[in-house]
Amino acid sequence: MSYVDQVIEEVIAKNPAEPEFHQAVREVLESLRVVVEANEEQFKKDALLERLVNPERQFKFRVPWVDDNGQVHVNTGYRVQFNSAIGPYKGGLRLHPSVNLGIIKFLGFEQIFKNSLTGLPIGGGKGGSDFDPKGKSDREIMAFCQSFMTELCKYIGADTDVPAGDIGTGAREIGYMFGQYKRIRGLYEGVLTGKGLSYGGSLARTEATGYGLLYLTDEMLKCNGKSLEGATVAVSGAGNVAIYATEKAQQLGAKVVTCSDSTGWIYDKDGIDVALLKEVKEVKRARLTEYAAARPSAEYHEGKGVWSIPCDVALPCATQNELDLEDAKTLVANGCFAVAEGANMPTTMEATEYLQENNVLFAPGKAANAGGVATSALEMSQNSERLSWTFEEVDGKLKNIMVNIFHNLDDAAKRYGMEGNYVAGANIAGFEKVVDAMNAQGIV
Ligand code: NDP
Ligand code: 2IT
Repeated sequence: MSYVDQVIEEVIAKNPAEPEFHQAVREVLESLRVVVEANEEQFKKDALLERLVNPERQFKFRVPWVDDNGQVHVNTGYRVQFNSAIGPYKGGLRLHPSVNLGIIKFLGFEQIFKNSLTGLPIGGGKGGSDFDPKGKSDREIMAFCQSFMTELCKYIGADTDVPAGDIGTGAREIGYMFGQYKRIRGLYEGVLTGKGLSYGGSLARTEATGYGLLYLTDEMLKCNGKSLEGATVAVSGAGNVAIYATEKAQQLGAKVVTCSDSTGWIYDKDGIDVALLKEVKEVKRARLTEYAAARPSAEYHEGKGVWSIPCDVALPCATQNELDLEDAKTLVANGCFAVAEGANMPTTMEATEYLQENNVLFAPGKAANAGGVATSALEMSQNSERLSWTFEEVDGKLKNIMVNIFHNLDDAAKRYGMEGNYVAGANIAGFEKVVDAMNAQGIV
């Protein structure tokens, strides 16, 4: 049995009931086969892949909090510190009822390679809780965030582990968590990113994941003789990533005709009204039915369906495994020529393979959505030097980072004879730097 197959088998046997983690490991290791085979003896002797797929450490803790009626609830909190070869652990905190250890491990594992691709000194980590922020009052959100941070604060720090936002964690939650960290630890430091501008946040961090997705997509299209100008774009999600992906796609001359949330989706033939979407989702925290009610050109449908709308470019920006083989077939049949992942692992492996076989340009999330964490690292730099850069400065650096990431993927794929396979390119380019740093630091 090959070394790669052996490690995949061990991951499945040692971590049962963690299907998303298995999927993420399989996706990465499958495309590293060529690199591993070229170094098989040494990697095996050093147990390099075993060290890569086992987190350095993981925390699981109780999060008790009191609701507005005096009822106590108990959620589970997680932080997985996956790999610190190239820098302090860095990665978001997901608050969603579906969160479990396997989900956090898949996200933490992806984060190692993503953070490496940014070219910045950040290791991989992820955390979160099965807490559901939906329908909670501000006071309940604060109670949860304070309890969560009361435990988490023991394991993190500006030079140790720097969490940030993800699904369900935005500026409000980061603010409450920052306040509690400062209160308990007595340290005013850049321990979290995605902070508000009045207390150490970076301009352009809110926009960064969505904007970065479009900077990379734009470069990928240009290098393949295509353009966003005049393109019809389907976006899924209606959160932080989806909103700013839509905004930048429109600035680059595309027409975005869809968005979705966990209960339904919108088809807006005139193009999504971003100001209205922000009002509904960021200010009112309401359902997309409110968007449809305020916009005569929009249709609202229950359930799932954005990939049924004909588009040139598809940008999945909601959650994992939201674009399956059937969706991929529909996209290809409708003439879609590019898919770029704003979310983490939104496309199933079968769907990714089908898209690639049908010559659809495919940018994997660990490259395409790296603009968020890259700008988080820029926020860390600003906190360290106690300065704030202008929007233009941060946005300019973000754009350069995304263009460089694309060329790194492209070059890595070409070096291994897989031109145009950006999935392999991302995994190889991300892996090479981590391996170099791990080898230099000995068996740790
Ligand atoms: P938000 O919480 O802001 O938005 C998530 C959106 O996706 C919401 O519209 C939500 O619907 C929808 N959604 C979430 N879970 C599901 C589900 N199980 N089924 C259907 N729809 C769902 O999160 P973000 O925009 O920050 O994150 C979106 C994706 O991007 C995630 O995969 C995240 O890991 C990834 N990402 C985020 C980064 C960031 O900087 N924020 C950086 C890189 C990647 P509803 O409104 O109903 O909750
Ligand atoms: O998935 C991700 O890269 C994020 N949620 C952002 C992490 C960060 O530290 O900014």
